[in-house]
Amino acid sequence: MAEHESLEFGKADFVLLDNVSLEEFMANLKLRFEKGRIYTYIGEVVVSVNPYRAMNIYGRDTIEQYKGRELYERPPHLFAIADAAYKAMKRRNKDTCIVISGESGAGKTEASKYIMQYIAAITNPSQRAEVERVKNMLLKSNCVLEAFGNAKTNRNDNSSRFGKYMDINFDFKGDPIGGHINNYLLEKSRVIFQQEGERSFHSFYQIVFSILQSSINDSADFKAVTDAMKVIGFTTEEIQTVYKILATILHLGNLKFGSDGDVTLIENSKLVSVLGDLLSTKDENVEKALLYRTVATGRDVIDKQHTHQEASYGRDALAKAIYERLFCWIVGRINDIIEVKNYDARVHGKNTVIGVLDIYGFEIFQNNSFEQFCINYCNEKLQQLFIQLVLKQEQEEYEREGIPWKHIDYFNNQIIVDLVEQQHKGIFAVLDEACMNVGKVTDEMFLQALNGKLAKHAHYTSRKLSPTDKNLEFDRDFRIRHYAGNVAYSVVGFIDKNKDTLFQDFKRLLYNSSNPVLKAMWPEGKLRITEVTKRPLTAATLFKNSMISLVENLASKEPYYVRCIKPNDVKSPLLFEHERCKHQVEYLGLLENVRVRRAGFANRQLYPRFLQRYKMISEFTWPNHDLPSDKEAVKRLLQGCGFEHDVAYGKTKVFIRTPRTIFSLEEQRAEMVKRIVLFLQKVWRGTL
Ligand code: AOV
Ligand code: MG
Repeated sequence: MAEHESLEFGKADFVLLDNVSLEEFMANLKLRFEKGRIYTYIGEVVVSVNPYRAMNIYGRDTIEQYKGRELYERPPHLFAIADAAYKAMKRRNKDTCIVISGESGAGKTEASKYIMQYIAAITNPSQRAEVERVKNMLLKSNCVLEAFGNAKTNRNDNSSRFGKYMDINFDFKGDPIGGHINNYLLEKSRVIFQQEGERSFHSFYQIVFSILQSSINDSADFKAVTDAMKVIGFTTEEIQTVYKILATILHLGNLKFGSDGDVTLIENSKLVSVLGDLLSTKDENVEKALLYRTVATGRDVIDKQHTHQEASYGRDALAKAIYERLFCWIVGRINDIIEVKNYDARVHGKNTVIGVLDIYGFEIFQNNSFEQFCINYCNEKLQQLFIQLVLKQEQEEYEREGIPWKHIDYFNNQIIVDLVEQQHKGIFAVLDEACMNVGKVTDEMFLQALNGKLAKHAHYTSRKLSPTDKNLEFDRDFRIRHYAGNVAYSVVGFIDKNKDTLFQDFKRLLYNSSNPVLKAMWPEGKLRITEVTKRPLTAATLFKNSMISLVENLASKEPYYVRCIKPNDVKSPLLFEHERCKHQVEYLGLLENVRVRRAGFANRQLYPRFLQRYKMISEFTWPNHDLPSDKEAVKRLLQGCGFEHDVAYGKTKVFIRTPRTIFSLEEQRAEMVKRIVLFLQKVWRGTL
């Protein structure tokens, strides 16, 4: 509980509210936002409200104020959480993670960058060159990934269109020695289509405007990204290939097909040779891949001409696929370079990590498709993790330990997670089943199957099932009541996006490029047509599997949370829209979080462990106690220190309410350790 702020700024920890009600919570949040205090704690959770203006709270001096300090010593800040995670990692050898959540535009990506900067700033006091190099690369990788993975949407001008989880590895000194990035499903459809008012990925504007020199920002960013790639260690050839691929995609966007009778042709055929140059391949191969596909019929292999529609589909699929492949390749290259090499645990001690998770936030647009469905499912999974770790397990432990406890209710979104991911019955399963069918399956058939299976589900409806809802824009949609709001998803495109087919001919075309960088991106193009048999996993299945392993990974670490709130929809630094904020506070479960935290205990330890650490501070327990149980001994010790009022005794663990008690115990322990050492030194020297 932070003490260094006067009450004029409200309560620095929601746990200190006089009454835990939504009204008081909101009043405190608003007061603090208006006073420029954008961070507030709930115990160890940071609640952050996007200020939509530059704040003078991230500089070197602020960093110094938080370095090595305890959470309650300073006003709430992201830096304090970063420091807590860092200390847990360094002192207790724990792998930790910082999970940043909140809806689109709430400030997750900015928060993740400040956290990284903080960690970079407080580490490597001895300025080892190798560590400085690693830190620089970790920071620069952000700039590159943002250029290729972020875009302007109607919710956020710099919206993350991919999920990112970054591990930073530390050596025994607590200095960063490498890292690893996991990326999750890039919204690649943005390459060929953007809703009104939105843009494609920043990277395209950077390259175009750097040629035209007409947008100062985009062309300056182009230089920054190119420099960052150089610093990370991309070769000139690699960087050139990256820009050639961007140019290829821009040209593909201009490619038009026409027909002459039954024959499909390319209308602006001059583009074919431009593409041939960019892809370092023969023009006729480009043309052929765009207009034909090779199919195996029994032992024969024939060239089948595309219809006009197939050709357009193929072109768009190609544009999306090469961008996605480029993005994954960039992540892979960064990983090659920043990955820890030659780490020998026997010499260096345990290699511990801090993971930072920054995903795409929950979003609702005019038109929501497969991508929004995946993004919102991802947010459901993270909310579920928060519930599991903060609300559920915590309460279950009190009950298990026999601590008097009045159960605090909360909405458990597991039911929505199941609706999406359950085997056989979930929406992903129904979608996959539709995609497995041989023969033409339409999006409408998929919708019918959904309606058939899920009509009774409390969180599912479709326009067909309840046609009176006037808010719906589309005929062919289904609606999910998500934890964070109702979303109508248009089914148009679900089948194609899930199958995610790219004609083999394109893969072979790219593999056969004489540009080695490009060739290396498409290893599967090596296969001959007769060798390709296996049906690839669908986009939904791949995404579901990656989410499940992400959650498992996070759950295996000690988690720290940042819960971001978006104060208004107009990016204003002045506006605290009460209803908007209240809605977020409710669905994030923040009030329940306060209740559990307030009634609960900041710290708990098994009796023997507790004694092992603190027994030297009491004459009853040092060096050994003669009480009937460790539990009795712990009671005696704590009574002696006057902490009775702040603790509860469970079956196997002692529970301590406020962190301050722990710090006081730690201080006393340190004092005793010092005295014992002095004593022993005297014994050795024979001066006692
Ligand atoms: P998001 O990551 O949560 O959305 P961002 O972190 O990109 O949101 O924040 C959106 C914008 O809000 C930023 O571009 C800044 O202009 C502003 N902003 C956020 N945090 C701060 C801060 N601490 N100080 C100043 N300005 C800030 V998304 O990626 O769309 O889910 O998918
Ligand atoms: Mg973001």
